[in-house]
Amino acid sequence: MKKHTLYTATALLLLSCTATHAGLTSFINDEPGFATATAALTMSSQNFNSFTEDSANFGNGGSLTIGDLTLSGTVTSTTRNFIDAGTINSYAGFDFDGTPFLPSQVGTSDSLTITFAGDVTAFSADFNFFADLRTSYFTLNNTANDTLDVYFNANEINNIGFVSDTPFTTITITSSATDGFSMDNLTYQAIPEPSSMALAGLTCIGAFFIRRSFKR
Ligand SMILES: [Ca+2]
Ligand SMILES: [Ca+2]
Ligand SMILES: [Ca+2]
Repeated sequence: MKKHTLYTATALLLLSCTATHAGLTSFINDEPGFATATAALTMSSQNFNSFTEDSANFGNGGSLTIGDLTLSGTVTSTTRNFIDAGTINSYAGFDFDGTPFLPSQVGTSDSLTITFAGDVTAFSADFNFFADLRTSYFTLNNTANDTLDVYFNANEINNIGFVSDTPFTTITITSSATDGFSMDNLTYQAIPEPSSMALAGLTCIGAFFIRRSFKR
């Protein structure tokens, strides 16, 4: 019995030593798998469908905040980071389902960054034309500095998701060569709202004053 436990411990140790990204689990076109892996988490989503007009371009040094997400980009060669809403008219074929979405393009020295208002451990989104001709990368800013390389053979919509055992606050998408793509239907771990945290704080202060008035 004791011997069995020892073997199991040794096997686990070997596994964690050989895996390149032991803490990052990816789900490529596996939405059921992602849903199972995140079943214990509260999730948020963003489909950009509240946009009725194209958003201002944030491709080169600008940013766009939507709820608890901030999108920012450094694109030197083109201006292709905005929410395409209203009469969707850009990049034929990059559209998903006739709803607002984010068209993007990153060159070798460019990036698209998603910044969350707090720590998250899970993220997924639909991508169209992503990494169809070259490799694009997701880089998380967690302490493990995880990188997920993604390559697809065909121009098609793919769902890319990952769960990390090390919380992260940003996802940076870069590419080995200039790569146009689009993104929609983001799903990510919910971030506690500051208002509810402030409310908890006020409750504490309230309790303090109630206790004080009772003491008088
Ligand atoms: Ca949409
Ligand atoms: Ca448009
Ligand atoms: Ca592409």
